[in-house]
Amino acid sequence: MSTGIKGLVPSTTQFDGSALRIAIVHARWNKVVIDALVAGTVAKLTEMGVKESNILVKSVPGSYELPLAVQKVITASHVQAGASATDLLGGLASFSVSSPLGKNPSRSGTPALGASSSTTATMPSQPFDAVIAIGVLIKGSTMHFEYIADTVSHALMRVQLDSGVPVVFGVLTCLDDEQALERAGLGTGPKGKGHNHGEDWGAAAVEMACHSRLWA
Ligand code: DLZ
Repeated sequence: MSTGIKGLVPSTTQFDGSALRIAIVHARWNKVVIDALVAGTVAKLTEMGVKESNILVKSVPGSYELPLAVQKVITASHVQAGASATDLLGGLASFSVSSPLGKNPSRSGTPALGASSSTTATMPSQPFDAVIAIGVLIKGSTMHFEYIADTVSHALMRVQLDSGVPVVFGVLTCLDDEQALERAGLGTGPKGKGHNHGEDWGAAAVEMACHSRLWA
């Protein structure tokens, strides 16, 4: 247990997620850690009142794919809900479908994004209030880690600011396996199990979604 000053102080406000739709888009690299993080995220979302039927979980191959997938998920859900994609994303919105995630009849043959995901959700009746992007980057012997971490963090922020939809940064950038395990509550080293950061990401999504609704 850390005795330092670092860390998140829980909000004193109680946020109610019962009216929210939240999407989780996760990478499949480093699956053991990813699975724990996604489970922690879903557990926190439901604890805060988000209905399971309002949580969409989709996967992409690696973290590098997260920003585009998050952008598509946001755009598709807004288009589905009747908003204009152009209004939503300005010049970025070249993506226009009547239903999300490759299920659009006019694009039949397009594989559903993240078809290997275990959880599905009903077709949207409301746009996503927040999206949580989850990936686990573990430093290797090449420069991949630096390039992907830098690009993905900037791109996720861009999607968030361009769309106005909160995008929670659930990408771990770890120097070794143990760091990643600890941040998913799976640590085996001297520091113990650690803490599942997915729980913080779920709470951040509900809080930011509630704020966004108030600010809208
Ligand atoms: C290529 C790669 C490497 C080396 N490491 C990771 C990683 O630690 N975590 C992760 O999520 N993805 C990794 N990838 C895959 C890239 O994110 C991406 O999927 C590929 O480069 C294809 O675009």
